[in-house]
Amino acid sequence: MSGKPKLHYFNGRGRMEPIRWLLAAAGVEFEESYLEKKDDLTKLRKDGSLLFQQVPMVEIDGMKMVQTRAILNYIATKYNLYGKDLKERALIDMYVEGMFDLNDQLMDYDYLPADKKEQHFANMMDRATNRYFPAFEKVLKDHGQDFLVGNQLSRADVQLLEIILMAEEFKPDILAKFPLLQSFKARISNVPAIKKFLQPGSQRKAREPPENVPKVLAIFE
Ligand code: P9H
Repeated sequence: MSGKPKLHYFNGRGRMEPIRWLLAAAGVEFEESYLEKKDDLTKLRKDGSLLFQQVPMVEIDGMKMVQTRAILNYIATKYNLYGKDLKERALIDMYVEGMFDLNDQLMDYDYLPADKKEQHFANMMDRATNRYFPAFEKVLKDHGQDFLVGNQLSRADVQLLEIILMAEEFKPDILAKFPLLQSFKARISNVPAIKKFLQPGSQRKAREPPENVPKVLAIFE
């Protein structure tokens, strides 16, 4: 055991990507074990490594953690990215759960059947532009600080940058009407640990190439 967290998932973003971002932002090195085929999932299930027979699973501090949010809560608390008190944590939780609602739509798009994509695309771009990004632009405007909560980096900033970059992959000018989110994006992208994760060759995953989608879905059928 190297003592480094070990991430069990397929070699793609999906539900594991926010975990990769948070570990990187905390400056924590991690190992990855990729599921390539159904048998890889079956093996983890057979040796009792998956509480709910599902991945993501992260081996960390002697635990085999499952459930994306539970894993993120543990990492954010351990590395002081969860605010300094209960009030700050409450704000962070509100912001992050809102981000998950958009993140779920953004992450599902590439794995959808072709006939479902157009409507899904319209919905998620509408939600990003008219519900979620306006909310975070206002948060930054109202307190005028560099970070969303507590005037210091938290998991909320990391996840907001992640979904801004995902949304821009779908619509490059999506931040056109959000000047504070534009400067936020530049500022958080320059946080050294995050800048390193944004470099080519990092453990950050690319969007799933369409030709790979059937192989990924076959793991979980
Ligand atoms: N609450 C892949 C790409 C994008 C979005 C989802 C899935 C849910 C959590 C096997 N895990 C395709 O459907 C794969 C979860 C975890 C949990 C799984 C089964 C999924 C995907 C793989 N499915 O937040 O961790 O849904 O293990 O038997 O349910 S991820």
